[in-house]
Amino acid sequence: MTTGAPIGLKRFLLDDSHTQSIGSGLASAIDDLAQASRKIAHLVGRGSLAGMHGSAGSENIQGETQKKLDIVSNDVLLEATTWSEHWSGLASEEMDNAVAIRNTIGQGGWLCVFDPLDGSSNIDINGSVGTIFSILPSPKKADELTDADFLQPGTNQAAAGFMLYGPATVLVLTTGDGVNAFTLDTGTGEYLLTAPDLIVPGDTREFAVNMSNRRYWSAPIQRYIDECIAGRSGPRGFDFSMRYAGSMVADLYRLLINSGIFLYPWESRDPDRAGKLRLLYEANPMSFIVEQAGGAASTGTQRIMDIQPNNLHQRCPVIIGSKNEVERVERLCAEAEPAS
Ligand code: AHM
Ligand code: MG
Repeated sequence: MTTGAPIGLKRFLLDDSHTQSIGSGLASAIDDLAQASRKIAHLVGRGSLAGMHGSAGSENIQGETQKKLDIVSNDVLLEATTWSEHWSGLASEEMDNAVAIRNTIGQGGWLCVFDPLDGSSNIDINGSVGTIFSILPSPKKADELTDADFLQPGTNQAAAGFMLYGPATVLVLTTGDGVNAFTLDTGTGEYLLTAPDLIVPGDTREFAVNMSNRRYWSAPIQRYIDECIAGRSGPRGFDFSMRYAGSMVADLYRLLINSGIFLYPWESRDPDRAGKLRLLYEANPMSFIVEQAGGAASTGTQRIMDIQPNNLHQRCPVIIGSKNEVERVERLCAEAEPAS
């Protein structure tokens, strides 16, 4: 008998049609991350009452100040994955190097790369934050793993997702067969399928970018945004709206539900830095999700998921969202710097 109630994440993952394509080991591995996110959602939801607002007084390897909640979220994810038979190694924004899981539970077949709390500048102002994860096949047993084994292009991802801790907690997931979103029922602790088969429309009239950095962008990025702002009086012939949350998980969820283009481009103020966002645990998982929803993800000159990483914490420019807009940015970049 079917009740018509939304199905839960576990049943969705273990449903025959999904098990055939992803295997029950990967399904259970994803469930480990969902389990961890319930704890993080609880802490984020308690706000100041959890006693975790503010700086932890330390910096990560990228020289960014860590918030208490960054570190606690990292610990929650480590605990959930270390004591599970599905994983052999982990890498995180908040850890200098990857860690191999060498305990008695076993040496699972998966690597997890994650940003435990993305958008952490939003923590203290009660804004939306989230967890981003990417799951890669482990090429070796844990005993033999090194950082180099994590340096796989985004096309190798078996699954990717993010949890958005907003007014409601939402888990967005792809295993390479479309994109589905689940809302956490805080009463039962279950993630329920609430937005199946998400599609990002090819066209949009909304962009998300930190406009205060305009003077540092390359000429084609300036031109693209200037033309959006010119609206109906410019070459686009219609008006755009801008939304920017300062939290990639919130901006990306918005474009998955509506439409949009999100940009975090290279900036001339730090010319040796490819961009702000990190390839392995921010750009790649978001690119996998958005491509699976029919959108596109590019550096302006290259598909993000084709980049061969050379560093765990490598950065890249991110131009992601509605396909026709991403392709328009790529055309402007190609015109500015034609291939030789
Ligand atoms: P974080 O992982 O340290 O939180 O940094 C990533 C965040 C993204 O969520 C967001 O899109 C971007 O940084 C915002 O940066 P800015 O404040 O420079 O606009
Ligand atoms: Mg982040």
